[in-house]
Amino acid sequence: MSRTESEGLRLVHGVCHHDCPDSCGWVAEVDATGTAVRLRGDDDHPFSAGELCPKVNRFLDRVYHPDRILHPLRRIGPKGSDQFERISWDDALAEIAERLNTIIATDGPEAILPFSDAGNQSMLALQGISSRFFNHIGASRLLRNICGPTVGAGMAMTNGNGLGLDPMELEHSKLIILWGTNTRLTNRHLWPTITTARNNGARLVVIDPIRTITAQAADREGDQFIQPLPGTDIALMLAMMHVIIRDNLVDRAWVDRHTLGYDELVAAVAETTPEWAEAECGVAADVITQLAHDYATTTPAAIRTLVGAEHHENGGMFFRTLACLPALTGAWQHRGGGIARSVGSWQGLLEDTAALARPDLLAGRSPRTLNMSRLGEILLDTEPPVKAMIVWNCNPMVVVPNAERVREGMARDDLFCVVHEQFMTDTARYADIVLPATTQLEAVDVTLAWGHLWLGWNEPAIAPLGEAVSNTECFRRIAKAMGLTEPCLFDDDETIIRASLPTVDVDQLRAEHRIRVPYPDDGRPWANGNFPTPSGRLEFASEALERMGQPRLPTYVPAVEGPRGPLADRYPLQLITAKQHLRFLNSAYSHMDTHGGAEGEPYVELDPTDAAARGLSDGDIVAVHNDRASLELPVRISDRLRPGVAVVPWGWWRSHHRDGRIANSLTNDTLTDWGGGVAFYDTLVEVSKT
Ligand SMILES: Nc1nc2c(c(=O)[nH]1)N[C@H]1C(S)=C(S)[C@@H](COP(=O)(O)OP(=O)(O)OC[C@H]3O[C@@H](n4cnc5c(=O)[nH]c(N)nc54)[C@H](O)[C@@H]3O)O[C@H]1N2
Ligand SMILES: Nc1nc2c(c(=O)[nH]1)N[C@H]1C(S)=C(S)[C@@H](COP(=O)(O)OP(=O)(O)OC[C@H]3O[C@@H](n4cnc5c(=O)[nH]c(N)nc54)[C@H](O)[C@@H]3O)O[C@H]1N2
Ligand code: SF4
Ligand SMILES: [Mo]
Repeated sequence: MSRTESEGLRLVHGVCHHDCPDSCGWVAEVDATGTAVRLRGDDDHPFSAGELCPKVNRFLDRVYHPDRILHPLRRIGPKGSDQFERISWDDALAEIAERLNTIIATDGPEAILPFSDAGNQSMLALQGISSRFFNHIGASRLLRNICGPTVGAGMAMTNGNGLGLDPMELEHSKLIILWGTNTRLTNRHLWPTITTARNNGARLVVIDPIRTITAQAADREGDQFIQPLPGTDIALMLAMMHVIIRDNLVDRAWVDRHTLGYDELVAAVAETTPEWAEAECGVAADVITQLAHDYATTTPAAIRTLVGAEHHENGGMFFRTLACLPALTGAWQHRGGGIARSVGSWQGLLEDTAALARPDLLAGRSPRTLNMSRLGEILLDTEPPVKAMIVWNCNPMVVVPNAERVREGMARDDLFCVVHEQFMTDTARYADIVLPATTQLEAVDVTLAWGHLWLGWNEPAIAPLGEAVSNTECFRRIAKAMGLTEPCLFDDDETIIRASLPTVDVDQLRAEHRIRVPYPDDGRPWANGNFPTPSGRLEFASEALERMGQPRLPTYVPAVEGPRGPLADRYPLQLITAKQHLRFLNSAYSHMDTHGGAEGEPYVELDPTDAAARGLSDGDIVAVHNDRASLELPVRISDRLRPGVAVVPWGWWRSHHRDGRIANSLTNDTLTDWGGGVAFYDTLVEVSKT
């Protein structure tokens, strides 16, 4: 008899909800009192294969944490203080309904702003009732492009859409380039696939401005770590194309059959020599030449990329240019060749978003759309003003760039703010009313993945703790309190799931815990062209881009807030604030002793040359500053960076920083060239002794 049986435990299968490519399968063991006593990886999950991660291994500590918010709260101190009183759901809903109805009557529904991201990326949690609710009342719309859509929009300008390789196809590759992705940190369950390929003779190349733990693993003979300056990879790609064309490594037959604008591309890269690129990106010309040869002559060759590289002013162009490389060499013909990025778009093909979000409820209205990355500007400088904000699945005070502006906006006394949360985050502290949210163990959902092709069913393992409610239930309650009568605002969870996944056998999904999303059997989505572009061909030259006011051909434009720009004299260091800690998932664990406590504290990392130039030693307290903010931090001198690059880890809250400012207080909120993303990593700073 197994331990589970002997202890009389019930096994419940679910899926991790975090905004993470891995969407691991898990199994909760629940005792007779309805308490989850263990949570482990599901051995049968084809991608995560029984493992969770250092963030979620202790998920039960999070679920049963003494700091969980378990009942509604009303703020009684100033905004940002931690002074709240417990109130009943009835009182909370009455106040919310009264305030929202008054705002709709006096300012119009566009004065209400929904604010959410993928804190729980399951289908219901993301937009179950919420999208219907905001469409029905006609609230302002939120452009949720802080993570990922720029990659898709960049790729789409070359390939026609954002679909790419299933990352598990890397198993068949002989050359794997991890380009701007920190796999071992951010996508750890893909690493075994890469290891399999390497054991079968694949070479690994990592391209990153930081010598990350992934770069450090490119340590076998033939592996390579290439360290460009941040935001300059397009120069590197253009030089690779120059070499591939110059040295007759182009697959002309494939190019002639399936691409558009080859001759124009040849002209566009005629001058982008490796020597030219070396001066732009800081990678030696002979390294670039060799990389171009290796890439063009190894079959199959795959590029793996994820999200990080989009956080630059030229983020769209990065991915549009990257997508030209496998076309030149005909890499898509070979199983294990091409580009693997998010596969969320494959999963999305199953979703009937109209049934889920019901845009028809807008009834001909077209409310304004506001970009979430500009929250400071939205709250401080936008007419007509936003008067109410409803936040769920997101911690904007920590995750949105130019965060001191966000704080100023959130502190507005005339802004009514409701936050639906599990913990008293920096954002919740600015709420008028905080509502208690369930965790993934407490609510049914269907979780689409963006790192693999399995769509998972999340069966609730335990009843909601305290008075916590799921995101769908939260919006059903608000809708009812406001007196709304549109029937679909009150659909139950299963009805929404069935309507939103019309081609999925939901009973099978539930019984088998997951199903695989349809994907070409031979693993070669574009072997024979058929690109969904206007021309039906892969577009080296793009009229669509030209119409958007962008260059028609791949082009390198250095960042305005970069070492070539006007601020570089005053602020000579480029600041990267990427994911860094093994125990953090975005902003979601820094407040737990077992996570933030174990990671230490925030710091600024500098190259020895930059430290010496400023007379700094390890541990010195410095000011990291620019026109947006100044942060006091201890220095760590490291060999992971190039001169000119500084790192501050991201995900810590204001209370973890000495002076209450955070990494994002420094960051740039300029939007990307296209795709609506934001240039977090084109941020210039100076570091000075305090
Ligand atoms: N442990 C952990 N895992 C996570 C997360 C987490 O917070 N913690 N967050 C999840 C989320 S929301 C996401 S979107 C994914 C992101 O997954 P990734 O895209 O893999 O991660 P990022 O850290 O955003 O960026 C990857 C790398 O891009 C590099 N980079 C920055 N600028 C450039 C550039 O100009 N050129 C090149 N070549 N590289 C550049 C950074 O140095 C970084 O090492 O991770 C997910 N997984
Ligand atoms: N400087 C810098 N800034 C960044 C990034 C970076 O690399 N550097 N990365 C960017 C990226 S890629 C992303 S994706 C964003 C992430 O930004 P966010 O989505 O805001 O980050 P998370 O910390 O994943 O989740 C936010 C909150 O969702 C809550 N939550 C979880 N589950 C539920 C639920 O079921 N219901 C409700 N109501 N709440 C829930 C959690 O408690 C958590 O506080 O940050 C972006 N900001
Ligand atoms: S955070 Fe990511 S790696 Fe960790 S359990 Fe969840 S899906 Fe898996
Ligand atoms: Mo993200």
